[in-house]
Amino acid sequence: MIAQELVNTAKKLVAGDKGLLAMDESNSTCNKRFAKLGIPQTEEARRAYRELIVTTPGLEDYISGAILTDETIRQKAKDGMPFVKVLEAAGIIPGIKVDAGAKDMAAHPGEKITEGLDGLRDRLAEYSQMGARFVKWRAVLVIGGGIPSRSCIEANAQTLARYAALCQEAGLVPVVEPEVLMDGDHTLERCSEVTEDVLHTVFGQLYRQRVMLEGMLLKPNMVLPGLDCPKQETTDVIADVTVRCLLRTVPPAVPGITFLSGGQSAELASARLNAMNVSFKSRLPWALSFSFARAVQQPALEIWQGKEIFAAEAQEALYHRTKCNGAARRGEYYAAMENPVTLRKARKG
Ligand code: 5MM
Repeated sequence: MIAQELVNTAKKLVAGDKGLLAMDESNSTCNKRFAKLGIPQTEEARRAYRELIVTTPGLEDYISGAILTDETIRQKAKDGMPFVKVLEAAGIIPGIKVDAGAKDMAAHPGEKITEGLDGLRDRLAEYSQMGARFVKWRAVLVIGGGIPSRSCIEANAQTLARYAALCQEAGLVPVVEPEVLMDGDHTLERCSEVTEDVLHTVFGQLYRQRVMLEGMLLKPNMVLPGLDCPKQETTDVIADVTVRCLLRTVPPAVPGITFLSGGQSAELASARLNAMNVSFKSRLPWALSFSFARAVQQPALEIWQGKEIFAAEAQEALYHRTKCNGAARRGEYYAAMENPVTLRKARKG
């Protein structure tokens, strides 16, 4: 019974041309983004921003599920309606980030291990009772001289798998997010090699921890050269290398892959997802979708600046990004969608 529910929820999250909206920045990350724009770093400002997001008109056109945080899942809109109910009323499935963050890994300089397994069973029961139907946990892998180490990859993979097993026990779909960071001057080939190793290890651990692959989603990085790598690559090359890496590592039983954006610009994230779907969609066993945070929210946040008078314009920008990513899922995104004139016409039409 639980198994069928998990499968149904996972499929629903990647159905059609919709994707996930990651609005799960921890308070400290959210505050850092607010600070850069002069927005007060208060609980009320974070609440107001999250209200702007969940009440965006038409959000449900291209968003199937939204990932909240422990603070956000307890917050309400100004009219008193809990955000979970606002999402449900729009047909959007509420999700929740449950990791406690990536911390320095002991005896492994420059590497991270994600914490949060202690007490997780009880927290999952509470979130489920509050309306969450899917869950997210992020592991972070850094590429550098001699890293990521075998022990860091294995520790994070085992932790992700133990988290995923606990989620399924609670009837919640786990989104498994092993992120190989873009920071550094590594090449595309090195990122591909590391991502392949990480995903092989993660799926080995998911098997060992008895996670049902049909009832989970994978949230990986796209395979990209490091931000400081002198040789950047074309959209088509990135699409080819990313899909090849996933075909080698992700079993067909997994219903969907929902990419993180990882610091790419909003436009590049859409263009690269689009290129993958244009070239490969009809031949892939899983849906290729999105679970972006910055690549959906950043333009809206920059317009909003914490000021109510800009809220409607910020919502339009947020909606526009979800629409671009919906188009990318169909392989129908094109650069002119970003043109302000085209954008205005699209808003009217
Ligand atoms: C990689 O971060 C995830 C996707 O966001 P981007 O599309 O911006 O890369 C995101 O869900 C992230 O896990 C959350 O924002 C939580 O991050 P912190 O570091 O605040 O816990």
